[in-house]
Amino acid sequence: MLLKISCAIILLNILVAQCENLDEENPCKLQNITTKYAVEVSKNRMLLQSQLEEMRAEQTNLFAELNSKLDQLMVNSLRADQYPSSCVEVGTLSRLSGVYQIFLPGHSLQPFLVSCDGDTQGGGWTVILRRMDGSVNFFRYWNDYKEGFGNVNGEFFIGLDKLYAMTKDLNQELIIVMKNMAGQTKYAKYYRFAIGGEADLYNLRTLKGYSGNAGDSLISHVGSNFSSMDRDNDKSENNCAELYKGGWWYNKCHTSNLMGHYNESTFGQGINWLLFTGHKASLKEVQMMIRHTV
Ligand SMILES: [Ca+2]
Repeated sequence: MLLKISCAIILLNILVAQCENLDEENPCKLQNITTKYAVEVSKNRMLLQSQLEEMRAEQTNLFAELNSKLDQLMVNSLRADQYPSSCVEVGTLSRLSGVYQIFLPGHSLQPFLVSCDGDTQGGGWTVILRRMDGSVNFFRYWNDYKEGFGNVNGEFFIGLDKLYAMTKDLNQELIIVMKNMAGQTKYAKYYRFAIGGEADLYNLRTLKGYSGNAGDSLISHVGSNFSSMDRDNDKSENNCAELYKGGWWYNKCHTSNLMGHYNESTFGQGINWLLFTGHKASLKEVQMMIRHTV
């Protein structure tokens, strides 16, 4: 019996000792696990916070972009309501020739001035080029032809970017009204006219359906790129724009040169329309005009 009790006490002591050992180890293990877990949680929290901040920043940017686009849409729709988009619209309002502001939503954010002709063949024409007194120099660089130059009340060129914007989506007819030095007036009209954009060197993309009494001195230029004194995009081994003192859809080189020198009789350098003036006489006046048709 005593032996049994002694054995039980010894066993109990061993168990207690083991338990004491365990009690000593467990808090350490638990502390280690807790610390490790806390570090992981902290890391994850920081990661989540960083991701959340990124998402917030992205959301803020998206909202700003959206607001800006909405503002622009509002401005565009207000402007589209406020301004006509062509001289045809101007014509339906007033039917008078004159200078008006038009707004092309696909072109720029600002309206711009155009000269409208309400008198020629039913009116509604937007003047894209006018020569009348030699007051504006047309022997200019590419960027001037791109942007346009001159005075809409006098001599000017509307600019290739605007011309492209006006002809790329809408059907446009073209009329060229000319007066020679003797005061005789003739015209050439085309029921379709369009040019390419700058990437296509503003090539004379479409020109169809000639009618008129001046003869067709433009058809030979179809498919030609636009050239200026500093940009030789023609098919000649020479620089046609340099030779003939203007900008045009030169081929090899020209049967018309409406942006040539005013009152110039040197071969090919004047404002020529071959079938009306030949190459050695300049027109006194000329207007190129386009009109939106269905
Ligand atoms: Ca050339």
